[in-house]
Order: sequence, then structure tokens, then C-alpha cells
Amino acid sequence: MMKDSYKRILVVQDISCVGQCSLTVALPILSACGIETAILPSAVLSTHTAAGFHGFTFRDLTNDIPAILAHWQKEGITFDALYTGYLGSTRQVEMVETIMDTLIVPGGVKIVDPAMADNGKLYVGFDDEYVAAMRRLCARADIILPNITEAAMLTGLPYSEEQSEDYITALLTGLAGISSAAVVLTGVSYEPGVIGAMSVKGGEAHYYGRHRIPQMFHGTGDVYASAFTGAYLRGNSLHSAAAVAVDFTLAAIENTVTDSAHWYGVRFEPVLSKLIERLNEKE
Ligand code: PXL
Repeated sequence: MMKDSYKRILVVQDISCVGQCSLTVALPILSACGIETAILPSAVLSTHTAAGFHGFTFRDLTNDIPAILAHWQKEGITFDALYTGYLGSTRQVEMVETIMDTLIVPGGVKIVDPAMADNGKLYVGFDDEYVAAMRRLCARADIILPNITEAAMLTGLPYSEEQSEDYITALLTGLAGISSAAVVLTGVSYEPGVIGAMSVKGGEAHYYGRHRIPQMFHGTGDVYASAFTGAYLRGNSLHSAAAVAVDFTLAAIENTVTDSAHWYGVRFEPVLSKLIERLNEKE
């Protein structure tokens, strides 16, 4: 890899100590992609909040963030890119806006995964106020990575399990109304047995789908967003990074289906080498 392609990204999301999501996924994937990764943990949880674990702990780190940002500013620390995911509070969303204004180099890409909902429902702990704040954050991003549920909530359209081309077009039109960001819409399935991502930039839309594994897995949104971010920062176009991330997420799922005891996340680590090889091939 050429030295000047080495980038430092700031990732803002929670530490779910156990459960293969958020920072325990983003850090290894971005490191594998050859990107220096700095973190701002939004909260510390004993596990993720999804079904399966019970009675998770939640330490909101919102009050620690102003002093951390002030220190970084004093040190003159800046970042080439920003990637945000699950945030701990509505107030944190506003703090991320401050980060966008003060700590990201001019021209640095700002990627927002509005990680807050799936399967038609908000994650435990989020409310309409958080959705409204996330809508404002998406308006300030360069690239947003919603799933279908998040796109419906951001645009105020009803959530539909039926995904006609008209419905996807309506979601994309709605998103264009709230943000001029490029969009990678995940979980798009136009025909049974095929699922993938629709990437849209400057009026040009690409769909990339692969065979669907008929089972739900937790944490795949974070695996997808992290692989997308890594591939994009390594110089792939939006459409190509969206496809690289579909293939990587599918490989991680395929590496998990055979292990029925592994219900809480996907076993992505053993397939990281495939992602590394794929990114190296292109250079
Ligand atoms: O994968 C998204 C995510 C991130 N962080 C926490 C979560 C979830 C999804 O449920 O609970 C804490």
C-alpha cells in the first residue's frame, strides 16, 4: 500500500463488551483494511441490547465527551475521516456535529450509519427525539448507510416488508429530501432469495445483490458499514465499496450458519483475510 493512502479515521460508537457489534467489529475490520482507527466510545454495555441477552448494563459516556474533544483540540489532533454508528444519547448526536466542524480535515469524508432500528422497530432505548437528531446528522454527512427500517424512520414513510421498486425509490427520494449525502441502502431485496445494497450518488444508482441466507443475524449492519468504510477509504468507489461489503458480510454469515450456538453475532474474523486480499488485488 502506498504510504500516502494511509488514513486515520475516528469511529464513534458504543463498546458492547460481548456480542460482536459496534466497536468490537469496526476496529478489527478497519485495521484489517489498513486504516489507523481512533475511537470515541459512546457508551459501554455488557452486551448488545438485542434479544437473547437479558439485563445488559449501560454506561452512557456523553458527559465524558466534551473533555475528550477539548483535549484533542488542544493537542491539534485531526482525523482524515469520521464514521459514526450507535450513539448513546440524543445529546451525543449534537456532539458529533461539533466533531464534524472541528476535528475532521477539510475534505475528510463523514460517514454516518444511523444505527438505531431494524425489522421495523427502534432498538431498545431510542425514541422519536433520537430519530429527529439522527435526521439532522444525516443531513450533514457525505455518505449515509441506513437499512430499510432506518430509511423509513428517517423519511417518515411507513416500514414495509414488501420491497417493490416503487417503495425503494420512495425511500431514496425521501432520503434525498433530508440529505444531499450519497446513500448506501442495505437489506434491499427485489426478488426472493437475493439481498444486497443499493448505492446512489449524483443520481446514479447501482444495485448489488447476492443469494440470501434465510436467517437473521445480529451485527451484520456493523460488519457491512465497517467493511464499506474500509473499502471506500482504500480508494474504492462508492458502488464498488458497497459491493465489497456485501460480499464480505455474506462470507461472514456463511461462516456462521453452521454454528447454531453462535446466535448473537457473525463469525467475521476468519474471513477477514478474504477482505484484505480483495483490497490488495485492486492496488
Ligand atoms: O449493531 C447495532 C448495535 C450497536 N450497539 C448496540 C446495539 C446494537 C443493536 O442492537 O444493541 C448496543
